[in-house]
Amino acid sequence: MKSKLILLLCLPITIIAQIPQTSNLVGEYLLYSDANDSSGKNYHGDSFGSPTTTTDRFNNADAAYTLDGSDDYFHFDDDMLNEWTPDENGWIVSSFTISFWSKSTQSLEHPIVAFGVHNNGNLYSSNSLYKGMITRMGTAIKMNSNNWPTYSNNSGFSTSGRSHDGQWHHYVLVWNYDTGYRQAYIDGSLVGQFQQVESGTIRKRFAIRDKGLSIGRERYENDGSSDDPTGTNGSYDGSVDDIRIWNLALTSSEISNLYTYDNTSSNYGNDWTNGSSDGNWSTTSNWSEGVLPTKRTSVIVETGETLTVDINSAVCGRLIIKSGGTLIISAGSKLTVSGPVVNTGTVTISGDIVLAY
Ligand SMILES: [Ca+2]
Ligand SMILES: [Ca+2]
Repeated sequence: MKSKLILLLCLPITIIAQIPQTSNLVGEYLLYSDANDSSGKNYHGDSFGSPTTTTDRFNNADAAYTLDGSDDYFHFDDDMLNEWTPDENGWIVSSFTISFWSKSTQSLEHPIVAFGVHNNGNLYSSNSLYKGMITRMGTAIKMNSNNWPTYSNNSGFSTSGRSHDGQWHHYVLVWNYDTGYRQAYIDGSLVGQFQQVESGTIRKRFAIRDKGLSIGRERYENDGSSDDPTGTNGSYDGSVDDIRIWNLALTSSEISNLYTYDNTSSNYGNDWTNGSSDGNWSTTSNWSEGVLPTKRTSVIVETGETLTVDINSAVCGRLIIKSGGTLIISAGSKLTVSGPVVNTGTVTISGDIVLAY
C-alpha cells in the first residue's frame, strides 16, 4: 500500500491549460479569415474597412488580421448584449472579461476596444459619445467607463513598452462588478487595476447597451448614424487575433491559465506531415506538433498528401485541403470541424463529418 502511494506521488503531474469558464464564454473569434464565433453562441461578427489577413503568433497563414489604423475594425453581434442585465438606470449588474492578442509599432494613443457603446444621450449625461466601455492603447491601456477614466488623471495602466514593440502580446480586460475593480492583464500578469470611489461609495458604472463588442475602434457616433470610425481617432494600427468575451470576471489564475493555453502552438496550428506510412489521423507522430489537433487547430492537408480519419473523436478548427490533397473519413469514424473548411482537393466520406460552425 505504502509503495503504491509513493509511486503515485512520483508520477509527473502535467497541468493541461484550458480555456477557462467555457460555459460563460459569450464569443470566441479565432479570425481564420472570417469573424465567426466558435464559442457555440453564434454571435458572429463582420469586418469593416477591408482588414487584411496575416500570420498569427505561431506563423500560421491567414490566421489573424492586420488593421490599417484608418477605417478597419471588427464588430460582433449586438445580440450578445442579452448576456448582461442592466438595472433601471442602465448600468449592468454583472461582470465581463475581454481577451485578445495584438501587436503594433504605434506608441501614439489609438482605439482598440469598444463594448456596449450606446447612442442614446439620455443616460446620466447629454453627451453619449463615451457611453459604454471604451479602451485605447498607446504607452498605456485606458479602459474607461462612461467617461470615468482609469485613474483620476487618466494615466491608464502602463504596458511597459509591450503595446508597441512589434511583438504579439496577450491582453485581458476585466470588469468585476462584485468588487468594482477594472483590471488589465498583459501576457498573463496583472499590470494595473482601479476602483472608482467617490465620497466613500464604490461606483459601478458600466452602461452596456446597443453595440456589441468591437475590436479596432473605441466608440460610435452619438447620433447612431454611422459605423464609420474615420476621423481624428481612426482605428487600431496593428494586428489582432483570437478574441474572446465572457459574462463574468476571470480570476488571475484563470487568466494565467488562459495565457498558457493561448501561447501553446499545438492548440492553434498542427501540420499534417504524412510522417508515418499508416496515414492515420490518430497517429500522433504524423502531426508536426506530435499531438492530435484541438477544436481550435488549423489543419492543412498539402498537395500530394492523404489524411485518413480513423477515429470517431477527431476534432479540428479550420480545415484546409489543398489542391491535390486528399481527406478520407473511414467508415465508423467522425471528424468535427469547429472552424471554416477550405477544400480545393478531394474528400471521401464513408464515416461522418460534422460542421459545428
Ligand atoms: Ca487566430
Ligand atoms: Ca481599410
